[in-house]
Amino acid sequence: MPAVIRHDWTREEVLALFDLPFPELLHRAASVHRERFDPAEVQVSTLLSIKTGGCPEDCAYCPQSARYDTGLKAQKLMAVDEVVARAAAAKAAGATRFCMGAAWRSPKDRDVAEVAKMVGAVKAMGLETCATLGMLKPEQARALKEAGLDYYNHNLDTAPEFYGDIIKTREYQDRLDTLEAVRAAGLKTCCGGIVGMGESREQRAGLLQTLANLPEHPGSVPINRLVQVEGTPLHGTALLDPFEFVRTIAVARLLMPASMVRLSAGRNEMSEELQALCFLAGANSIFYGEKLLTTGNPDVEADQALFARLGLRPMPVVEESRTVHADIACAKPEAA
Ligand code: SAM
Ligand code: DTB
Ligand code: SF4
Repeated sequence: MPAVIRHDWTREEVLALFDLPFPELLHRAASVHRERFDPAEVQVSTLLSIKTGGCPEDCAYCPQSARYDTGLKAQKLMAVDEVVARAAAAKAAGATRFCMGAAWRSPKDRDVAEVAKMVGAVKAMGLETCATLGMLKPEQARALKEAGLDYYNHNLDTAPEFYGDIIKTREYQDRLDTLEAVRAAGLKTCCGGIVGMGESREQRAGLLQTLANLPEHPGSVPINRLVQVEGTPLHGTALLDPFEFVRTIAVARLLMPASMVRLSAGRNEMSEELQALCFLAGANSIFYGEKLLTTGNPDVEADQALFARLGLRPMPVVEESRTVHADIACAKPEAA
């Protein structure tokens, strides 16, 4: 019987997992990973920044905030044709999901109408669609769903008690409200966070605890390692112990057994051995393509070579049945 899907994790329970001896933690996470997934399969998503820079928010990690001088050139919303061409290239390279990101606090209705055109066109190409546009109103979430959007990415980023140290222009509750609007519209959520921002282990546990205790586990859980960009307030933060990063992946897998746990930003600065440890710890998704939104990612050839060396292969688009299975487990935890 697969591990029970729970929404009542305590901070102590999560910390106890972090505290396990490293081999025991990895063994448990790898075992849970195998209950619902083929550990040789990795879901591959390609990102595109459809509207870059000039963002009014003050997220201390982000090169796209207008408040920091990071040398980034702001760009207006891309044309639909250009986005479609980039999606076609991502599909040809082997991506199955295409994620469109915009540096907005929240989109205007006319922005949503434009993104909806992109979503419809990308969906028609046979790709899964994802967008990350900032805070959404319920009717905006519904419009994106109608256009063919599969996933909405909206990260909690860190533990509730550390959030105010990182972002002052919005509240944690704003994030939770958008996630609620997204779920209510019938969209799947992609929701995770960033580690290596100077948070404590307890705060890393707090992020994962909050994610796991959401009303539904996110379909995808991106675990980003801070990409340090010169000019942002977090540039120069002490580097996180790589084994602590692997532990974070393993605990995410244990807490959210049916979700895609994505080894997200930060791979460009990781060794291939560290990435392999993350796959062993239950990561089963990556961003694929030489660019994240504004910063670098391993190029396609390097990832294809890594997959070949590790015997990994891209995951076909996930059939609905797995989601349904997770939902049944959510509804009746005592039956599992
Ligand atoms: N503006 C929208 C928002 O904040 O929700 C969407 C785009 S925003 C760039 C998406 C996510 O990228 C953030 O929530 C954060 O988790 C991640 N991110 C941004 N800068 C990062 C960095 N330097 N390192 C790691 N992750 C980063
Ligand atoms: C997520 O969790 N990570 C991605 C995606 N969702 C949108 C973004 C990473 C951004 C890294 C910094 C940059 O390239 O600008
Ligand atoms: Fe803006 Fe999103 Fe960057 Fe925050 S993370 S500054 S909201 S683009």
